[in-house]
Formats: sequence, C-alpha cells, structure tokens
Amino acid sequence: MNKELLKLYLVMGSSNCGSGEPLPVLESALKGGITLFQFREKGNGARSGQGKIKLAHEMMSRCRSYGVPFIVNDDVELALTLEADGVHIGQDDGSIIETRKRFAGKVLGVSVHNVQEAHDAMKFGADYLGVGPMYFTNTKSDLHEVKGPDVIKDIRAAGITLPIVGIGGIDKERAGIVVESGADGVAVISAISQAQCPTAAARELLYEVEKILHIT
Ligand code: 3NM
Repeated sequence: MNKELLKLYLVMGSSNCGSGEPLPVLESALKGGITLFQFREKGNGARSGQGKIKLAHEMMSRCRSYGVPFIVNDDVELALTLEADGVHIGQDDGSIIETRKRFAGKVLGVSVHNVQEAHDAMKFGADYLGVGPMYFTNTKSDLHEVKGPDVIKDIRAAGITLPIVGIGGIDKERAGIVVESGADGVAVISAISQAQCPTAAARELLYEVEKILHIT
C-alpha cells in the first residue's frame, strides 16, 4: 500500500462521538484532510445488524467522495459485503493468512504490540501495522501494556519496513514523536472525534506529521 495513506488515520464509531452521530464528525474530519478512515463500531450505543450496515454504507460513501479509503475494523463479513477498501484485524480476530486470502488486492492492517507480532504479520501478508498503545488512553477498554513509541523503534531496528501507524493516546503534541520513532503516520480516535472542530484538529495533526516527514 501507499504509506502516505497512513499519515492521518481516523478510527471511529458512534460511541466515540459526543452526539452519537458520527456522520457530521466524519465529514468535518474529511474536510481537515484525514488520509484514511476506519469504521470501528464498538462499545456503548454501538449499532448492530441493519443499522450498522446502513451507517457503514453512509460513511463509506462520504469517504469515497473525498477519495479517502474506507477500512472496516474486525468485521470481515461486513467489509466483504460492503466491498470496503480493506479490513483491520487484531491479534485475536482470526487468522491473518485466512483474512489475507479473502482480501486479495485490498488493504489488510494488523494490530501488533511487539517485534515478534510485527514479524508474523509481515510474513502472513499484512499491508500495514497498527502499533499501540503509544500512550495510555481511556478510549479502548482492553488496552495492552503501554510501551510507548520505542516499540516502533524496535520494530524498525529489526528490519521491518512495512508501513506503520502508531495508535493510542496520540494528540497533536505527541504526533511528531510517534513519527520520529519510525511511524509513517498516526491513528487517532478522540483527538479528532472529541474535538470541538474536527476539521481544525485534523489539520493540526496532519501539520505535525508532515513537519516530521519533511513534507511542509
Ligand atoms: N487501538 P485514542 S489504542 C483503537 O493499542 C485503539 O492497539 C489501540 O483511541 C491499540 O486515539 C486504541 O482516543 C484507541 O487514544 C485509540
């Protein structure tokens, strides 16, 4: 995959937005320049069944109108039904090899927490790695141990060149450190979904990432 897509990755579902209405938040974030979007419909108030499919369709079509790829978290069947641009799976979401087969030609992201998991994900065909948690966050309930951006340095030192995005507790003050450690970008939930103005929050985050990548 084009690693530029990972510069500013918004991950979001209904429960991450104060209003419970993620569409206006997504629209605002798209205006601010997010480069990739992940539909992660989990937690309190999460939609299911037809409601979830309808919301996913609406969010995918918003993303498409901005040329931003639409990735589905965990739910392989939903990603296939929607003909999404890809799927993101964790270590407990089934076999990476099987998912790779079912998503030939599409983006496959895998969450990893250490060098061994990164090696395995690369070997089994992941297109990019989500490495976290970079910092403590209340947004995810089953959070792994926080190892900080150093784990990205370790993964790079081990010779893994796959595109990497850091996730977990990242805000505009921390985004640069994550990229300096070897990530190609940052994935955020609350820094954009809870911001008063998601457009401005996205612009500021993108600026911090591109500053380190020497794009601005
Ligand atoms: N995955 P926020 S941390 C979805 O460590 C997710 O793999 C993580 O939310 C991991 O940007 C996380 O609000 C939550 O901290 C990120």
